[in-house]
Amino acid sequence: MTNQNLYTLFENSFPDDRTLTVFEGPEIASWTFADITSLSAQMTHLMVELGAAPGDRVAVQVGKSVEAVVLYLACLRAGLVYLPLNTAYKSAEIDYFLGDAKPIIVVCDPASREELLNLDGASEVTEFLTLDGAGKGSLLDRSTSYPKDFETAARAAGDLAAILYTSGTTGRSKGAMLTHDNLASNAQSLHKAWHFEPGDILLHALPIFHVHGLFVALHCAFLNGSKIIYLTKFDPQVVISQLPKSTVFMGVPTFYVRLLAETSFTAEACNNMRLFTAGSAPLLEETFTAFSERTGQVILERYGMTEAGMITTNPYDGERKAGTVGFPLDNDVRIADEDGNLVQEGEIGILEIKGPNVFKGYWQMPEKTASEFRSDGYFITGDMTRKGDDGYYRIVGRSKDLIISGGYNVYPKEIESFIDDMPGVKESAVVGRPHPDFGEAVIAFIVTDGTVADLKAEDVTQFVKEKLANFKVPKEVFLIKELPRNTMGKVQKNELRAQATAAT
Ligand code: MLC
Ligand code: AMP
Repeated sequence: MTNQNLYTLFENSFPDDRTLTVFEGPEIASWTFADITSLSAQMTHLMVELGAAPGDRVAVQVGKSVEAVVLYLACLRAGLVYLPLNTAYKSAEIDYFLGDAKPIIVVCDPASREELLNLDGASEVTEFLTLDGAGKGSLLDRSTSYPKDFETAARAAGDLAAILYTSGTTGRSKGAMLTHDNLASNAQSLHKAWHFEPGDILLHALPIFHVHGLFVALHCAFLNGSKIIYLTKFDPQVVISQLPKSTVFMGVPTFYVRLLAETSFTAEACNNMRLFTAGSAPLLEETFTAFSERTGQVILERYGMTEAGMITTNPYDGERKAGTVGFPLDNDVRIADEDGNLVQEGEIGILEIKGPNVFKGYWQMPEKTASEFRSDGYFITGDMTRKGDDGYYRIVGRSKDLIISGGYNVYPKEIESFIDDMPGVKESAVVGRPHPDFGEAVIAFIVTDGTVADLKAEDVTQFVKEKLANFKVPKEVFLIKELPRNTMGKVQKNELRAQATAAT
């Protein structure tokens, strides 16, 4: 039987001429396919020598470097389970992930090593390696003496390749277990649906700790044996300067809003481009339209989630429609009500999905996993969806209490629970409000308990900022007398949303 290791699929897709460039960019040195295959082998040897065996987790919280991508490949090669963490996460958040996933190795920035080392959740970690944003650190120092080849570990399709944590409506993050086949099948679907072709060059500006930048973008490029122009962060000016050398760009809606704000973003700058895709959050029709008016190109919007990779996409050849997410990729989809009964054609319901891309379950949460799947194996996405007469799917809302800010998910419950523990706070409610740049902004309403004199909105912001990732920090805090509730005692978030919007 052939090895189902995702790395084997990539390696078989790399060009025969391994001296070709795979990574280059204005801020980085150029890398050939030979460079990444040999360095990933060396990292693999190091991790194996440190005692890591197939199935063990490797947690990684590092800046965006090529070495970080190579580390991901090394984990695949060794059969280790890659666990990427947003660089914005603070210690308290990391503590939970480490305690829950129990990684054998942690790779982090040198500046945070000491702090992470001392976390309660880190008690079973064997080794803390470092890698800074420039790719330097003990991971590299200790890898480079090892042999430059490694026989990729045999993996079955259902073996785990990665765990990605997603927050939950209960406030507790859940580790979505993704298998080699989940990732391979989705990559192959996208590679085909988006017509990747010889000579394509991917311009990569997304972070590499989430599905979009790590899997969707990189996997398509690897399967195509493509060159990647690799930017260490999203800067619209730098993106514009690299577009003439690129053919494919993938972004969250905020990227497109920011590109359109630049006068140098012109049709001419996009002349060499074959494809712009958008997702992770709804793309506003006004952005879609302004983009095509400015560039003459039509953004292809697709829809997905951590638990399933990409689920639907607008067509490459057919019409790409604003406000829609197109048609299902290689997975079965259906729209049902809360109880799982299918809704009538054209009605709104919750999207349920089943296919090779759908994850294996939440790490060590069998009950939670069971509650999010129907008995016939469909996963309940929580996204309110309508299929139009034209057959295109539209994501019209969410049944889960979730805010998406600049492409990052923020679960109000997590922030509310945190703020409720602040001295002087009786209770809180967090909602999303439209934001011109981030799509939605996090807004908090606070009711004080009178025990802290002169508690101010800024104190609440500061309290959150110290402990939670910056994208979760409320952009505005309102102190109010009481939270609006219905007769059942449930907080009326729609009313708060309206109040927050009226106050802009
Ligand atoms: C940064 N800030 C944010 C934010 N990003 N606040 C809310 N939401 C965000 N997304 C904060 C900063 O900390 C700073 O706060 C202030 O906002 C302004 O910062 P900035 O310099 O403008 O931010 P920047 O570093 O440019 O980051 C913006 C961004 C980034 C859009 C480039 O958020 C980003 O890379 N987003 C992409 C997320 C992504 O890849 N999602 C894919 C998930 S996968 P202060 O207080 O310090 O001033 C997925 C599945 C799928 O969803 O379908 O793809
Ligand atoms: P995440 O858990 O970070 O993977 O986020 C997944 C969620 O992002 C989905 O469940 C949707 O709510 C949302 N999402 C992704 N792509 C789109 C899109 N194109 N339009 C609307 N929502 C989207």
